Amino acid sequence: MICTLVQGLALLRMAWFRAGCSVAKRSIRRNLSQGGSYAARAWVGPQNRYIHTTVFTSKAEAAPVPRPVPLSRLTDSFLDGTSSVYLEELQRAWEADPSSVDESWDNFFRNFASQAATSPGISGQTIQESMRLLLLVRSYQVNGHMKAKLDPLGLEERKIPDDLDPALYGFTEADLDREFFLGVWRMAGFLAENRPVQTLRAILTRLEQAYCGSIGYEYMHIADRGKCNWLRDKIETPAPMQYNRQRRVVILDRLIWSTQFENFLATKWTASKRFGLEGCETLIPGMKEMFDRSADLGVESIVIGMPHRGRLNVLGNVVRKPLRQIFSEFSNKPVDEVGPYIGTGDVKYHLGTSYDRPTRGGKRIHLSLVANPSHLEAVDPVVVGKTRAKQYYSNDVDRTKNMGVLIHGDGSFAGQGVVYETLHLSALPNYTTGGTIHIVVNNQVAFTTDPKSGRSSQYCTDVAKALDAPIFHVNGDDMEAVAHVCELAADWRQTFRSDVVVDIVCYRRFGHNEMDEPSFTQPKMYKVIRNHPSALEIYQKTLLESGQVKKDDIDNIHNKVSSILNEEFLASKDYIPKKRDWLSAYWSGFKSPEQLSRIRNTGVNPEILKNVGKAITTLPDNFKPHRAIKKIFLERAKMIETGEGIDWAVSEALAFATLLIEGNHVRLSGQDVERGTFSHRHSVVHDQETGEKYCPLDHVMMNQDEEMFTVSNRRGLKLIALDCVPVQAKASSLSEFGVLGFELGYSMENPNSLVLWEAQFGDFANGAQVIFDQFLSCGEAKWLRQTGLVVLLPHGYDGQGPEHSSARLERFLQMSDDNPYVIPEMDPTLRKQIQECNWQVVNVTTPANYFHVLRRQIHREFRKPLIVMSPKNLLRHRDCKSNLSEFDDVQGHAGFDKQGTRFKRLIKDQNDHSDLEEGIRRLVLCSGKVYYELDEMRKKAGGDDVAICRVEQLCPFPYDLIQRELKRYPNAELVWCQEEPMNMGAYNYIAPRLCTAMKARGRGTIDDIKYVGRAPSAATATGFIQVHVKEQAELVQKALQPEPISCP
Ligand SMILES: Cc1ncc(C[n+]2csc(CCOP(=O)(O)OP(=O)(O)O)c2C)c(N)n1
Ligand SMILES: [Mg+2]
Repeated sequence: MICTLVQGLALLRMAWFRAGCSVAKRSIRRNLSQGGSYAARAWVGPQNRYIHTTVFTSKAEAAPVPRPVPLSRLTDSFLDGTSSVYLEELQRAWEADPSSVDESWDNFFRNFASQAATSPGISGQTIQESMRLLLLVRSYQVNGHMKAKLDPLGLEERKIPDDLDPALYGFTEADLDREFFLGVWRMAGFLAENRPVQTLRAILTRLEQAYCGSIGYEYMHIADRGKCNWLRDKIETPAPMQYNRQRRVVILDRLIWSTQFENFLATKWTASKRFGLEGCETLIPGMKEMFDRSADLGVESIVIGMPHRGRLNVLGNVVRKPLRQIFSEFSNKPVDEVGPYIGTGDVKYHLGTSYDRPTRGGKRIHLSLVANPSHLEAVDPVVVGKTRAKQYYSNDVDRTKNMGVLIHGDGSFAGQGVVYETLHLSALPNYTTGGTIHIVVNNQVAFTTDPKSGRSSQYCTDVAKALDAPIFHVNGDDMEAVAHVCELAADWRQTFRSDVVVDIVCYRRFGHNEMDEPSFTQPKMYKVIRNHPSALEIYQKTLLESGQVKKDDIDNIHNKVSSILNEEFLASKDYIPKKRDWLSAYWSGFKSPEQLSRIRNTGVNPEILKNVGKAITTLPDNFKPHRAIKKIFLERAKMIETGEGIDWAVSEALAFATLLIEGNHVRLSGQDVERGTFSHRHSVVHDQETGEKYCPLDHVMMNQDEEMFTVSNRRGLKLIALDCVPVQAKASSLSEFGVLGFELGYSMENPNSLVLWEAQFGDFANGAQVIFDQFLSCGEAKWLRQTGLVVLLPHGYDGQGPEHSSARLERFLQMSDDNPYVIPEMDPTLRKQIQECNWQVVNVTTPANYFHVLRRQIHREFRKPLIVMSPKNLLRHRDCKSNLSEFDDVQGHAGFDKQGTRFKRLIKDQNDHSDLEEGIRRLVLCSGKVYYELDEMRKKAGGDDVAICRVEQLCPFPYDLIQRELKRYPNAELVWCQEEPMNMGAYNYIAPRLCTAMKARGRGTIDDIKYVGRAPSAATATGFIQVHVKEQAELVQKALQPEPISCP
């Protein structure tokens, strides 16, 4: 919209210029004497390339072309009557002293004078013609792509917009050889002031070449005038861009590699699915050109995400994974023979890898291709998060050294919502990576679906327009056009540090995979494809015709490539896979599940606790927080001072602060996490007078790095001041899939970071289900990549209805891979239970235990995802408090047990029971906040013969501690109590494991586990508060009832 206005104003001002210029006046008057010939000579020339036929005829009939208006009559009604006088004055002033007028006028007069002197042809140009010509040029800029020859198959049916027809603007054949001047101030490209006068024919020829050739540019949706001008400068060059011979040979070499690679795989593995790139082989040279150009412009590392199609080719030819290794894996040899830890593995077209590759300019660039699941586009935010992490850890402040590149399919780019979610992170202060380059392998089909059935938008890339990203559509058969836009995208990214899209319009030579028959569903398309030459054949022909390359040159490259492919194939037979590169540089010293990692204490020196405690509870002297916040901070300071009554928020801040001073990076992300959904965290406070923000966790150390603690987008204010990136003050992205994926990617880069994602309420995590299912729960098993990502999911039955009560604990437990029937080694010195499990699921009930479980994430030699059912009403619960002595490492203090101060996987009964309590008639095992309700009821009812134990770590199951409690209470009836319905919560996970523990101690079978909780239910909770209260009271009472429990 802004763009339109600006352009509109430009036109007006242009007319104004003309109106005021006496040179123009004279010429226009001359022209007028010829009369209104345009309308009468409306020419429809079938052989003419520029002027369409039908459009003009009908338009001409419907709306006659307006007659030119003489300047003398125009001036008084146009803008205001003073304009021509003013301009004539201006011109006189300029003639006397060019420096006396504004630079733009100086340019204008200079240009115009020189044009008029040298170009007699211009003399006939009227104001209306200038304006119409401008509109025509603008139409090409806006809609030229609609006429571009993008489809290599020529099957695409598109209506060329009327406004690309010069006839619409009143131009006829007679005008084609007239000369026109087009300059507009502060414009680039065709409309630049320094462009020579040209005939209409020449202008149209260049417009057609620039906008309607093999490249269709879409950029006029971009609001920023400077960016549009930058692009016009690149697109509207006086002559078309051409590569020299040397570059052409390199491009040819790369295209031969790309093409032969697929052919080779096809001949060696005739019955394997490889999701080949045939039909879009130009992608590979295009990517290489892009990467070379990026390296020239300072990029040192690229993180790549891509789907199945062409992945092996990218791995081999772009990332330079050794071909023998690719061939060896393709033969389905075991992935890794060194050590038993090989995980479950994944299909070959999902595997990731990373290498250093030399570039054309003699530099080296690090490329990592991120492993991805089958779920299309799910890897997008992961790649972006990883890129951001690389930028932080390599101090890439201006984000020019590390870049993300995402390759998409046309169907998935248009169809998958996570594309939009990821795009929307691109300019947020704590998520931006300075622009991702998107490449769409647009083969005009998705599995069996035609674009028309797969999307409602004209282009599959239209979603990117929301982001002001330029989109370069390119015919995938035009090798040099592909290379050109790939380079242009690299230039754009490094110049403007924002997203850009390259849409390679191509085709898929075979079926969805090599085993599929495409003619079942796309018969017409495949008839054309069968006879369609490959991009390589087309390019070779072009080069031969140019005379720059000889047949021998081409043959030599072919021979070289095929002999290397054959050598590598032979070598692959003896290839012994090396130890997986699953640990990148930052991860050296970390243990795989086959290596025992020592369990460490997580208590902290009391003096340090006091010091950081002070830092996180103190606001600057002159800071004026909200009254309520002031009170909270005073209370917090008192907690630290007295060492008593530490609540959840302070405990969390203590965990973060102690990790920070130990040199770790802490990053907390999610909706509204600064304040906290439940208004409990207040990690960033706002001065009520100045609006200034203060984040105490930024100040736990002297000269603390400003991003060392990152929470949501609190850096907003600073960035506004620096005018760096657009800022949405105070709001974090309202995305779960995108943001969780991003944090996952971030967490995988450097183990010395505590990366947390908090859901607003736990149930919203299901918007990010793909990340849980396909990455977090199984990424290590599939791809041998570790992550210590922490997921905080507010959970608990407090009457907030079906959505906000449950984080669907059962789902996380159901995805846990600890064997319900086998008790693993539990000896503290030999235990690898967590290492061998896919993730940890906890439901923690004390602030101190929360502190320790967070610190444990870092104080161990491996990384494992942590799912936390985090509390809501415990945040302010009277009894949910800890003393500072539970946080410290002092022997004999409350947190210290046999091993030291650690996270308690199970909290035993608080009634100071001895090792053997034969009089206890019932052992109630529970998890989460229901404990406090049970405890309260027990106190009220005087149920001293009931023991209540909290299972704080549900997964992996704390067999050793459960058995210890079974032993302590030999006569107790065993109860599992939960607030969730029977088909939800932890019951189904606990039952078989508890039973295994019981069996090992001769304590009965599954029937001896008594269930107390809500009845099975479709919805997670009732929407009626009264019903909730009644249900809750009943289950608590039942757990403590004097009579034996008869359920299940
Ligand atoms: C989220 C998701 N839904 C469905 C599929 C199944 N699927 C695999 S490939 C494919 C078609 C993809 O089309 P496109 O994005 O155009 O890529 P192409 O295969 O044409 O390269 C589909 C639907 C999938 N992998 N992921
Ligand atoms: Mg496709």
